[in-house]
Amino acid sequence: MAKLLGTPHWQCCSVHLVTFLLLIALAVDFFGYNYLNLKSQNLQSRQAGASLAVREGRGPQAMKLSRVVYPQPDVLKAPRPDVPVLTPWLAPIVWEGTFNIDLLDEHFQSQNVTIGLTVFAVKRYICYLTMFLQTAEIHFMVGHRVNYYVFTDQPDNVPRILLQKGRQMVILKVQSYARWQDISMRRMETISIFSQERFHREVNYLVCVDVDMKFRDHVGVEILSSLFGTLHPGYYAIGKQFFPYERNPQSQASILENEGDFYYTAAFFGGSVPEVYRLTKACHQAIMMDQANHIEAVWHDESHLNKYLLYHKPTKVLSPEYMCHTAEECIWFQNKRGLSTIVKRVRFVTLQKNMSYIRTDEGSAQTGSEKGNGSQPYSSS
Ligand code: UD2
Repeated sequence: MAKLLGTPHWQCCSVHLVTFLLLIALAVDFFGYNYLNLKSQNLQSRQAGASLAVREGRGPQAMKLSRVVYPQPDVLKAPRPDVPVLTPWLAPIVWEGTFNIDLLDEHFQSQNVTIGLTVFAVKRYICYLTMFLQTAEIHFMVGHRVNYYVFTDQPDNVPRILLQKGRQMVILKVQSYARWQDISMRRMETISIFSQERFHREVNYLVCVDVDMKFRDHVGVEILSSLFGTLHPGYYAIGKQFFPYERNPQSQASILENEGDFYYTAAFFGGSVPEVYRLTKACHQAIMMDQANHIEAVWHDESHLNKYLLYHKPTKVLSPEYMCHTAEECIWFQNKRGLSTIVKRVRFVTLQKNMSYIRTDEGSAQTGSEKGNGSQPYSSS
């Protein structure tokens, strides 16, 4: 019995061995699972912050409308067969004919959105404000609530324009810089600071534009999305290797020859307040890092904007209708670039400017970045 009850030595060893192996298997399973889990979490978080993350916030995905009668969308006929209307990451490219403004107006009105339009008028650029604001009152976001945020070093000289109901002007004092390049680039810092401090409480979307511009036609809620950029009309039809991206690998704005989607203008971008905050903060930090390394990107803030939008894909892209040239230049330019047939409406145009008068740098030396001056084919200088 004792013999029967007693466990032989080899049997005892094999029980221990099996237990040991089971424990090892459990441990491998446990650590393996955690490792894989962590790895996939890492991947997920990396993907979340990565370049291809297409974010859509308060966009027009879930539209609740009252009864509206409008033309039926035709599944068998593209609204604009002559131009692409989607990016490869499925963001709409906004052209005349691709949207129904009545539907969109109704949707955004039901959401009671307020749109902030930021514009900088520092030093002599203050002379553009009257035209800018007067034309914005006629064409920009008509029927919606608008806050004009005018950043200037001369608050007393801001023209007082009679505004339509639901629209107000907020004049904000900013410091001036000796060089026009710094005035242009520092816009990123200022917009990021004000987004954090007040814009997020006051508006849903921000539209950030140059001041030496005028509105010539409708610019409305069709542009609104989490993050939008505008195709620069000078570069919409050329290979990315010819885009005037910053190519110096030392610069935070550098983009390799084989990279790139579009060349976006810094004269017109925007989105929800959190997205514009992220964009402007990232661009400002990149500009400051370059500055610490004595580097200035070839097209200043525009170079950094292009780098950002390459790695944070916009959720909407505005066609060159939203950034064109003065009437005369427009005709010349559109004909030359073949834009005349595809641009059905010229909505927002740059004004011709007398550079030697307008850019009054206070004794600044010509910097490396001045090489960009006027070299763009579209240049209005
Ligand atoms: C291009 C971009 C511009 C910016 C700049 C950087 C276009 C149409 N515009 O314009 O967005 O990226 O390149 O080189 O592609 N400003 C003042 N006071 C000054 C200087 C500038 O208020 O003394 C403000 C003003 O709002 C102006 C903006 O900064 O509209 C950009 O300056 P710009 O229009 O002189 O730059 P530009 O035409 O080279």
